Amino acid sequence: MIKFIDEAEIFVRGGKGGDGCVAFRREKFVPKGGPWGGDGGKGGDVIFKAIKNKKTLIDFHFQRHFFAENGGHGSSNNKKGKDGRDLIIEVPLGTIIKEIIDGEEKIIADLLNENDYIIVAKGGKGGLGNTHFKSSTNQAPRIATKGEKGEEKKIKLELKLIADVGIIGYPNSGKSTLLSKISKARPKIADYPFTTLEPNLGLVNLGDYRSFVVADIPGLIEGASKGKGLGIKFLKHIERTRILIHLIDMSENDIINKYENIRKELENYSEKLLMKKEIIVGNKIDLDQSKKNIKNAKEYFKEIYFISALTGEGVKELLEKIWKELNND
Ligand SMILES: Nc1nc2c(ncn2[C@@H]2O[C@H](COP(=O)(O)OP(=O)(O)OP(=O)(O)O)[C@@H](O)[C@H]2O)c(=O)[nH]1
Ligand SMILES: [Mg+2]
Repeated sequence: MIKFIDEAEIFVRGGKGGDGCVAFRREKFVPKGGPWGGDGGKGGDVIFKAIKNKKTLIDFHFQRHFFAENGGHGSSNNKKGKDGRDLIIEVPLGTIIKEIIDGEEKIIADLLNENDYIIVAKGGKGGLGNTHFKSSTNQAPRIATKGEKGEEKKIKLELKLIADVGIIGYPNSGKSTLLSKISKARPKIADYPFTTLEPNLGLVNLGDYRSFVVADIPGLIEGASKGKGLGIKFLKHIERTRILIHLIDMSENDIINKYENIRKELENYSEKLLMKKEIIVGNKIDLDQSKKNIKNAKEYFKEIYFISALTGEGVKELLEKIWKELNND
């Protein structure tokens, strides 16, 4: 299983409490009216809340400072200042929230489920108005307290994404090309086998809040389970994916055999991988020499999608199919 870590560092501050007020009652028929300065309102809290529709931490790369509203000051008439509004910051499900203190990171929450929340920075308490300070010895106190400051914190957000879809296939079949076409990932692409040496991950955004994570793993060949090529150790990265895309280079010869070889290697690795839902995709259909295989492939496979990862032909339909399958259980 590959993890794709998205992270951001931000600064949060709760609102300051409003100040208490010093005021005295001054009315025509109430000589020497007592103190009636109101209290300050409480500062707003900064709250993180997990929501399903947010998928990445990208927004936090643009805005890094978050301040909740200050409380209002108290006023005469014993009027309490307004409480500051809480600032609710929405984050994706699975976001880990860490506080950074003197360069050390400490986990303070792991927001896994929809609507999980945590108050990270409390707003300051409001100050007390002079009404509170009246006593038998002091009938006209001129004291009020200031509102407290809100808490300030340096926060690190971390999001681990787990791939939903794994792309497998022979070296050079266009796995990395496809990943780069459908996501912002920029894996190395080249016209020779074993270009990809480590798995790559990308986030596919289909619009309407639909997105999923795709992993492109190094090419497999016959005998991989016995250590040929780069071997099969990378298969562990796709054990937890829900769907496999089996990419076939249609411009090659012997495509059915090659397909079956890879199935055997999967089987040698684990039965579980073999049982996983597999979408078969013929790539490079922009090339003339791919045409010879199309009829054959259509006959052999119950269902096959044809694409050109290079030109993008058929890719949108494939993504819609993947989305449908991901939501099929
Ligand atoms: N004409 C054409 N060429 C493609 C297409 N997809 C990929 N290629 C080319 O095929 C070659 C291999 O592409 P990669 O994306 O690096 O292939 P890969 O499957 O990731 O290869 P490995 O990392 O070595 O396993 C590159 O020269 C790509 O430009 C396609 O749809 N049409
Ligand atoms: Mg590659």
